[in-house]
Amino acid sequence: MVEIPRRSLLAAIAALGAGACSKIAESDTGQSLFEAAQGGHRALHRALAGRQGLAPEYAPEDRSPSFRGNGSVTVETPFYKDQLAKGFPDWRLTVRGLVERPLSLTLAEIRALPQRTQITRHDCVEGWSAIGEWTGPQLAVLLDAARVREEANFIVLRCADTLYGSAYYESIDMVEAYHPQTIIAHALNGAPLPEKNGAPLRARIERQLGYKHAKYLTAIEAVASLDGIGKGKGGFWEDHAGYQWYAGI
Ligand SMILES: Nc1nc2c(c(=O)[nH]1)N[C@H]1C(S)=C(S)[C@@H](COP(=O)(O)O)O[C@H]1N2
Ligand SMILES: [Mo]
Repeated sequence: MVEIPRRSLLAAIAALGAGACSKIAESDTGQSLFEAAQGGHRALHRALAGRQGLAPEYAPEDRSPSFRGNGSVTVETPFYKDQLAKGFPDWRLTVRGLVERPLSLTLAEIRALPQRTQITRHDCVEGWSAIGEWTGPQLAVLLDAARVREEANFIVLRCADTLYGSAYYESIDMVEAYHPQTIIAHALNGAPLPEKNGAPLRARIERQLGYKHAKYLTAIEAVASLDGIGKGKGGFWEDHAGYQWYAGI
């Protein structure tokens, strides 16, 4: 599904300089390149993008005139429909699991945190893309407020909807969780998130494919392992269709 960008790897190695091999071996980049050489797509991506590489951001005029809804476009529960009609006064986002201080946040509290706005391109594996402007707090802000414990290796994103009878969920590693462009968005193009795009809250994981961007968020859970969550593969599409857990673009 995701092609390994061979030419980019070669260019990256060339850029490091032919005579630098012994130094490379001792550096982080070198370690990543050696891991990449062993064939892991994830290590390869890290080697090329770096831990803090940013997804491209766009100008306001680049925004798509409409941002389609895909997968679930609503949540089929009376509670959701009622909250949607009222502006989600009783919606809560909980931050739980391996944290010192579990949180239960209202939308007003989430909007009162420091905000980040970013215009990015969403790429769905089904073959469409759209550019949108997303606003919300960085996930890092929520994780720091809840004081994530050292044993946590993954962040699980829990959703309110079910698709083909199973709860939608996703998960990311701590590098992606603390990435500056990983935000919990409550607005799209300056307006509250539309129903079809995950109202009231959805994740933006800008360096990864569309299915990682969990909509209709109810909880953020810090865990040590993905065993026993869903079918153990780290996400709805990973469990049900064999999509890759690491969906780096
Ligand atoms: N909760 C939930 N999140 C989800 C999905 C879903 O069905 N349910 N679909 C995913 C997929 S495959 C894509 S491409 C994007 C679509 O986001 P959009 O509806 O805003 O276009 O949401 C992702 N997040
Ligand atoms: Mo998708």
